[in-house]
Amino acid sequence: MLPQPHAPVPELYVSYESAAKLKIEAGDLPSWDLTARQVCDLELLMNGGFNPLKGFLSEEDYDSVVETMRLKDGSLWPMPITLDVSEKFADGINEGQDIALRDPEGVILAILSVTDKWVPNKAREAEKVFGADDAAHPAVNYLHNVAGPVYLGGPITGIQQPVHYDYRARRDTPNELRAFFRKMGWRRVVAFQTRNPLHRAHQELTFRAAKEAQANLLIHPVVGMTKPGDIDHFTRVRCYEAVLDKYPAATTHLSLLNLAMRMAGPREAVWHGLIRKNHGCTHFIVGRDHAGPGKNSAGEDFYGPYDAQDLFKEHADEIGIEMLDFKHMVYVQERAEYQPIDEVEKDATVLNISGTELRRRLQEGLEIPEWFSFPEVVEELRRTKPPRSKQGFTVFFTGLSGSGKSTIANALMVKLMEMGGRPVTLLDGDIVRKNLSSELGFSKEHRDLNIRRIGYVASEITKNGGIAICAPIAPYTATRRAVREDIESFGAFVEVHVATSLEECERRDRKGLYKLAREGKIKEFTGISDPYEAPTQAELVVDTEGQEVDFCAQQVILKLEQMGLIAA
Ligand code: PPS
Repeated sequence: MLPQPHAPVPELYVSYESAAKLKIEAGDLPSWDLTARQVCDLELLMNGGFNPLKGFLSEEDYDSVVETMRLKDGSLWPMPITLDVSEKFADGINEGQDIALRDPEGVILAILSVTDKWVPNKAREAEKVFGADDAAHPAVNYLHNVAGPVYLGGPITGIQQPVHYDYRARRDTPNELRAFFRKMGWRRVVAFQTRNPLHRAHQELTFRAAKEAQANLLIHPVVGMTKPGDIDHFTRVRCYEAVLDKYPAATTHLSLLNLAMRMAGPREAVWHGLIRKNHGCTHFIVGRDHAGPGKNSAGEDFYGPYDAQDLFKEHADEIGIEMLDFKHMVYVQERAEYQPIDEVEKDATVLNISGTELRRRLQEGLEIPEWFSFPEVVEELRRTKPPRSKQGFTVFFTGLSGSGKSTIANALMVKLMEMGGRPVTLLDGDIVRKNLSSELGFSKEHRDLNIRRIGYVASEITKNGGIAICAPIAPYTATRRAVREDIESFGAFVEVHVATSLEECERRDRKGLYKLAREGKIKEFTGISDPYEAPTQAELVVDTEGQEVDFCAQQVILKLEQMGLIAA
């Protein structure tokens, strides 16, 4: 049965008067500063987007969702919505206590009445929810390396919505959308979920879907959190706005959804369906590889291209929204139109540009044909993503102390400055420790903080079109990966492993530190009494043994040329 599109969905907010009072009282409660992902989750909990959830999952609901995709009362819910916190914070919280939930600026958004506190089995969560405990999956990586170790659960009392200063007029709560549909007399609405700009294939697919369902169309892109490396939502919204007039105005609506995606393929499709039902839609488009996370660490796809459609089909009645499943859309040259791949005639010429190929063409400033996208969209993409040779980038050297990182980094800096065109900044390990991280030692926690600071500065330089050269030891894979993710949304991240062996570094012992470390006079010394996790997927590996510094720096320059980052 289709949902009643216009009946309001329950929200978790208290009245305006109570909110003002609660906010003052909540000032005395212990408070948790929400992460970016938690702010997204909280917003959809409070505004009914995650109906029937009434708060962050209790332990029992969590176990049930992980194992069976259902809450303990039996309702279908595929995604664990949990409040992960640090051990330190959890230690001070007891079940039965209220805590204030604050946004990053310290504004109290809600109160959580804690009913449950537990340490989750993250490996099981990864296996069951995402299909594999493989950190190549962005949500598994998040689970292990970003999310806190303890979960708190309990009902939420909503005080106020998170504030958005961007595209306010294009954001709607589920009930606002329902009211809009009612006002417009839209009884059948097909939702299109996306985290990419709309190209011609998407337009064809959405047209077909609306026609097939005899419904109006809601373009409902995610602007909360998507896959690391995706095009930022500001650019995407400008792209959506640029093509809105290609749709009949009276039949199509664009609304932004502040969802934090998990890229969980099949489970995510079911979740997206439930969310769209809550927003008053009656139909939902599921295409090829819905919410796909890309390849696993063995280079294979995490899910089959149509697994999401299969799982959705199994639960369609319960989700309460009708799926419109589509095969991959391709351009058929002879017909000069897009068709689902299974409808294409045998000898027809099929044209297709993959996401990777599109990125390459943008990066290299190559032509993007009109059959693929709209000139307005291409222009917008080119504006934010100039060719690589004009973008900022980061070269990140990593290696043992005394491996030669700083020497090569200095030589590289001078060579790049000689070429000119972009400002170059060197963030050498020792310089950073003097200027940015003087209070830090060498524990894992401090090293991570040090690298995250370097990553932050490098990402700002990269975003603003400069070249950042970093040369810390950076001994931990997960931290280097986090820095890579921060930077790759703005430009290239070139990891260079200076793979000089420990024996050689110790033999050189340029600063006399290895001797002191061996004597136990320096503790936690990388390679001697502290770990170094060598990169396995660095863009370049250089070995300084028997090589001139100049030759090593030249290898980096060649790599940069090969990647299109500097003009040949
Ligand atoms: S880290 O792990 O990335 O935060 O280290 P980094 O900021 O690059 O700092 C490394 C430099 O500090 C000196 N030093 C030590 N290194 C490793 N372990 C211990 N315990 C330690 N104590 C001091 C050392 O000279 C490193 O400089 P480089 O340039 O790497 O030789």
